[in-house]
Order: sequence, then structure tokens, then C-alpha cells
Amino acid sequence: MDRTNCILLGAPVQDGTGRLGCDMGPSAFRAAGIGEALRSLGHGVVDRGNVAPAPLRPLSHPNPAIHALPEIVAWTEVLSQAVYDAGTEGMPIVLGGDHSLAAGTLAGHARLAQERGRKLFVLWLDAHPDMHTLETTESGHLHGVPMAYALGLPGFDGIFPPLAAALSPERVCMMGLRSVDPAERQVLAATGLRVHDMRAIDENGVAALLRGFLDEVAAQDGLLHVSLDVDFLDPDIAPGVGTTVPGGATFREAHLIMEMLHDSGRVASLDLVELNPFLDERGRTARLMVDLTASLMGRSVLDRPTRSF
Ligand code: 4U7
Ligand code: MN
Ligand code: MN
Ligand code: MN
Repeated sequence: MDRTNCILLGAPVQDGTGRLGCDMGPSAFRAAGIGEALRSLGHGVVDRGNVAPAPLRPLSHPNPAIHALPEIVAWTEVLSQAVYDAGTEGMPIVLGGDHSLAAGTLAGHARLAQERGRKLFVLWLDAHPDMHTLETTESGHLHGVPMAYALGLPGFDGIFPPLAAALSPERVCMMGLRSVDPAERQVLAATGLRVHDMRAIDENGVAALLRGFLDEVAAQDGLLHVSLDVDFLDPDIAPGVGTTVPGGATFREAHLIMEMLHDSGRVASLDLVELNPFLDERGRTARLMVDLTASLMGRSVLDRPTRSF
């Protein structure tokens, strides 16, 4: 089995949501044994501790709903650099923190991919597309905007850090969507990402949908970043999240995705986001996220000498 140098980065970001508690996420992942789980699979693990927030600059935006813009811009800058540095040494695994942190991780990966002359692909596992711009967000919670920023949609310039390269929509695959705001729906249709909502999963199964995307990543020799939002999972199995939406992915659907990702050999980096330990039940959501990470990194029931897809 291939040994990966896993670099754990805690990102205790919570200002991108409306509820407190995500800042405890990195501690909960550690308490649930993420380091031991990876080591037991034979991987190298370096825990860099928590990334420290950068100093704030005054920033404002005409949309009065927006919360914590200086905080999230500062996190984006510092996380972009931290992920870039970690990515030069191994596989960054970011322990969130709310999903606004993905603005930073996607910016860091865009720079890494650009410097390596490789194409960045993103698998976005989430109930939500997080495709609001600073203009369209009504809640003003910036965990709802990172994908729009990474794709280079208008309105982020001069506020968020410049991207080394905007993500190409045809290299993004979203799975698990079931809560899409009208403005996001329009942008999704106009930009042409691969979007597999829960209905598509019900009709086709996760395997067929994911296989199509992974074949494309392989054909283009891509680097794949995976962003796993806890609310991708059904709230019955993953209650530790602020934005529960019924009808999410099942235990086996989620594990199968992780197992197929492992077999693909393409995953270069991972974000684990939106865990809110204050809302969790005796650590069960944290443990499930750790078990999913273990499946992504090679845990399997039986040896599989040949690829099953
Ligand atoms: B998450 C929402 F209105 N779209 O903008 C918004 F439904 O990172 C939710 O995916 C955003 O959990 C959810 O506030 C962000 C809402
Ligand atoms: Mn999200
Ligand atoms: Mn979500
Ligand atoms: Mn959320």
C-alpha cells in the first residue's frame, strides 16, 4: 500500500456561520483519533496544530447582510499559505472549522496546481453548493460563498486574495445537493458544473456518478481536492452540524465514495468541514468523519487486488 505523508492542519474557523461551536472541530477530530486512524493504515502523520488567525484589516461591502468579512478574508490568506506549504511536503488534511475555510484551501491548491502545471479538480460533498457571491448571499454567512470565490465569480476582487488561477467549472463535481438558493441555482445552470443532487444519487447510485468524474480526472492527469461538509451526510447519522438538511447520504453511500476515491489514487488533499462538536452526540459525528477519512486513505474490509471500476 502507498504510504502518504499526511499533514494535519487545524482550522478553528467559525465566523463563517451563524452558530458558535465549529471552532472546537479540530479538537474533536483529534479526540476522535484521526491521527491514530491514519497511522494504523501505515501513513506518516504530522500534526501541525491549529493555524493561527491573521491580524484583521478593516473591510466593508455594500451588502449589509454580510457577517465577519475581515475575519474570513484573514483566514483565507493564512490558510491559503498554510495549505500551499503543507502541499509541497505531503497531503494536507484540514480539520475545520466551517466551510468558509475552503476559500483558503482552494486558493492554496490553485497555486500548487498552477506551479506544477497540473489541473485542479474538486469533489464537493455537501447539501449546499456554497455558490453565493458577496452580492447574492442573503444570510450573509460566508460559509455559503467559497465555491463562487474559487471559480472566480465576480465581486471578490480587491476584497479576497487574488487567485493564482480560477477553478474551471468543468473540473468541479458536486454530490449530495438538496438545499440550493435561487441565486445559486441560476449560477449552477450558467456555469455548467457537474452537479449530482440527491435525486440523481437516488436514481443512479453514487458509484456510477463518481466513476464518470474520476475517469475524467484520470484522463487529464488531474490533482483532486475533496471537500467534505458534514451536512452531506444524513442528519440521522451525523447530527453534529449547524445546517442539518434531511435526506442526505447514507453511511454506505459515503463510505463507498471514500473507498472509490482511495482506489483512484488521485486525491491530493482533503477538507473536513462544518463539524460542530457542541451539537454532536457523544462524538459520533466526529468518529464517523474520522472513519470516512480512514476509508479514503485505504481502510477496507477485504484486500482488493484489482480495481473494481
Ligand atoms: B455550508 C445558505 F441560505 N445557502 O447562504 C446560506 F441555505 O457550508 C446555506 O454548505 C449555506 O454549510 C450553507 O446561508 C453553507 C442558506
Ligand atoms: Mn458547505
Ligand atoms: Mn453544507
Ligand atoms: Mn453549514
